[in-house]
Amino acid sequence: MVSILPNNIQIEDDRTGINIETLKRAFLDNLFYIQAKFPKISTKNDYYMALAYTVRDRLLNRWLNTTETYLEKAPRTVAYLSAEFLLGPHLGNNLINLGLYNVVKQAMEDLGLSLTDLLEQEEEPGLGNGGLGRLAACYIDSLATLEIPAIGYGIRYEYGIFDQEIKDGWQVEITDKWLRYGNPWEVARPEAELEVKFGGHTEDFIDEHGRYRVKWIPFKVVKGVPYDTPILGFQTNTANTLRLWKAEATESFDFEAFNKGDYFGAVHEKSESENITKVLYPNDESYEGKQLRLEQQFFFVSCSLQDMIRMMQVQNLTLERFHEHYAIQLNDTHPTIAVAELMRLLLDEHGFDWDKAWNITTKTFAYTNHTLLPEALERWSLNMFGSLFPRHLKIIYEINSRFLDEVRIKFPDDFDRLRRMSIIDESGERYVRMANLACVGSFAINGVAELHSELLKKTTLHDFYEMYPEKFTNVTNGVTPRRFMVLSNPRLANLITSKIGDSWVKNLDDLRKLENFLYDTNFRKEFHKVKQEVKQDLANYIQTSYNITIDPNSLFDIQAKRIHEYKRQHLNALHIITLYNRIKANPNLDVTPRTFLFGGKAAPGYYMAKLIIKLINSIADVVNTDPDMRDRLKVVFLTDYNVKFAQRVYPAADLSEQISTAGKEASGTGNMKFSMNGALTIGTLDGANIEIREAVGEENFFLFGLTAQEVSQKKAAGYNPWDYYNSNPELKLAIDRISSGFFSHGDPNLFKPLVDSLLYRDDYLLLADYQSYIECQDRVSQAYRDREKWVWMSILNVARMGKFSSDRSISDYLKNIWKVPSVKVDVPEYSQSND
Ligand code: CJB
Repeated sequence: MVSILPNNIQIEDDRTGINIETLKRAFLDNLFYIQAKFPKISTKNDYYMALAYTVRDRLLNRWLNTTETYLEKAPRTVAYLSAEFLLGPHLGNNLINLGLYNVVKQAMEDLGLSLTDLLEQEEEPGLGNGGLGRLAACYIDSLATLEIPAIGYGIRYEYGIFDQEIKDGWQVEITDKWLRYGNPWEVARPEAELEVKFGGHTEDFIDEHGRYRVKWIPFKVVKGVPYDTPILGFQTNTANTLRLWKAEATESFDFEAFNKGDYFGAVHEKSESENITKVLYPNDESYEGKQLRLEQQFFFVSCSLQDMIRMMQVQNLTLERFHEHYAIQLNDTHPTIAVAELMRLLLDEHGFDWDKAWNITTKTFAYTNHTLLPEALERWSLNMFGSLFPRHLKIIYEINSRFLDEVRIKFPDDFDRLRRMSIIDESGERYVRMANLACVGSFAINGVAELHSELLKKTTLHDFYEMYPEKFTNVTNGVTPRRFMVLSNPRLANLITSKIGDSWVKNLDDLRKLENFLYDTNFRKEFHKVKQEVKQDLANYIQTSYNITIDPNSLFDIQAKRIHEYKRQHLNALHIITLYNRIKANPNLDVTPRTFLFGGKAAPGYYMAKLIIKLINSIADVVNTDPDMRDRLKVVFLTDYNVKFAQRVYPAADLSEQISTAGKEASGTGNMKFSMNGALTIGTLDGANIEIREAVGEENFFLFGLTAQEVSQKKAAGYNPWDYYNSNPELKLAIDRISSGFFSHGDPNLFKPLVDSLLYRDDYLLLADYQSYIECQDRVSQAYRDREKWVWMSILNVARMGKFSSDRSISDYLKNIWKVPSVKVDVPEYSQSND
């Protein structure tokens, strides 16, 4: 391959060299030349930045050569469209993927700095809410690792997911100013800006070939500026791009208003435009029909599609082959307006006729559904949609009319079906149904775990399944072992590698080889020792940050995820109260000491979720100060749970709480991260729990609760929570403790909404599952006392997690949906001289 560097330019060793002396020199150089500091006056952040730039220099070769390879070879490419990428800190991950972790650690030590401290300094890009956004981040890691030409497209929110503080037990939200000290990992590409239109009206006309055409005259135009971040594969030359769009005002708009003498109008226009990418909507699994959110979705989708088209033009490829060049994955319905926008671009801007454009479009998109919760289904008021996107609404009408004709042919005279399947909901106020548009406009539709994909076919998307059975498939989620094992749990990773070599990092199925060491007493001892050390680390952290002492010998029982009623953090709370009550009734009871740890954010407008946080903190206040507990029970709510925090939490868990009402959790991915790190799961038959249990063996998994089928049967039969309350004394006592004001300084009203929701509705069947959960928890307590057995089960969990690598998920997408071959990237000699 020809070098992309001009002949006369020498790559300085200081920018590529990876021996300790060079790294130290490069680091001090960056501190001086980029941060404009010298050690005496440097802050921790200056050091972090200097190191980040030092590492960035060392990945540019891979990144630019990857870009150049793709440009030259124009390979089929995956475009992953997601409104969220919950990336987590870059530095540690890049060090791991470049294979530089240890040498950089040493270099920093030589300079009297601690790499751990510097890693801690990074403000994580929290550009997502939870599972959905984190999945996107794991997938782009795996795409690069598998050497797949791919690009992630999303939004560069100026404020990501809010920072959580707890005041008097309540969640308080603080804006996440993640960009305040700069972001060394992104490169702005203002030269590649694009324009996005909004509002206005359309005009029909006949073109010079006598063809009917439509022109969109927008009300406003906003600029999209791409910010690129390299996404390294693990030990490969591939470094793909994550391209996030920032909204800016167009010059012309400012200029026009300015000329009219309306200076403030011009500035207002500018800030209005920039609002589009200001802030991430913090709702998880519930949609709010906010106009700005719809603008965000269209903004990043339009930029991304125009960008893809531009790239094909640069590569001299005809747009007739758009679907051969790109496989575009819609991560949930958030980017689904892409179906209409691609049609518009092909029809109006590139002169395609309808049939050709529709053929291309429906061979391009694939849609992943992430939830069955009805409140998460996106539908946009038709008035709002039409006034923002008049042209797209027309296109959607045309898509719908042709689609309904097809339905009529397949299911004659089934008017109810037509109403249900229509992309336009006309049952009352009219709406555009995004899931329906996604199903019609995509060639593949997938759920994210086997049960979820089955339920999709049976319930939410049943009509579409009957219409297009061939489109439906399942891809069970996965997570990257690079971040969630190697980086976050180096002790465990090193132990594993010392026994079976390091192939498992790329081929997670190789963890199976650990089973050969099950009978090795020494290995089991070491494995246990690692877990205890990691628990001690977390205990130290909790001591320093919360001034709470927890005992690493107690069972660490952790539930860390968004707070949601369906995830049932309050069922966990009922268990804690039950244990508390038992000890109060019998202070000398022989109980297995437990530390209950919770982490998670509540959507700011989700009152019940916030009340659950308050309840947990209130229980903690009582339990942690009651002398009768004698350190046998501790409860800690871990504030501001994010990716960085998650990396501390997963490795330290003994027990992973995956206790959603069966049928509600589409997959879960935290469940996988806990198991990979040797936690045993207490869980329902929900989402990927089912597949985890199958993989690790039912004897190594604590199962409880109703099945999804039993849940729906119970509801259909007229579920009455009072029956459970009245017939179960422990349950009654636990609930009464809350309603009496015992955890609220005597105030019986504080938790009344929560108690009433359980007694009068209990939509998520906590009361029905309570007894089974408590009995299962008793088995857990018993099992933890047999340390040998526990370690055995824990090892088996790690050894059998191969399936849950995101590399496997991506391979499934490649095989069954995208059909994009891998491409090797060569990196010229000079950059590898020190590798
Ligand atoms: N999920 O995080 C979200 N947000 C949504 O709006 C809808 C679903 C989660 O997606 C994860 C990735 O697929 C799933 O593992 C999880 O079960 C689901 O709740």
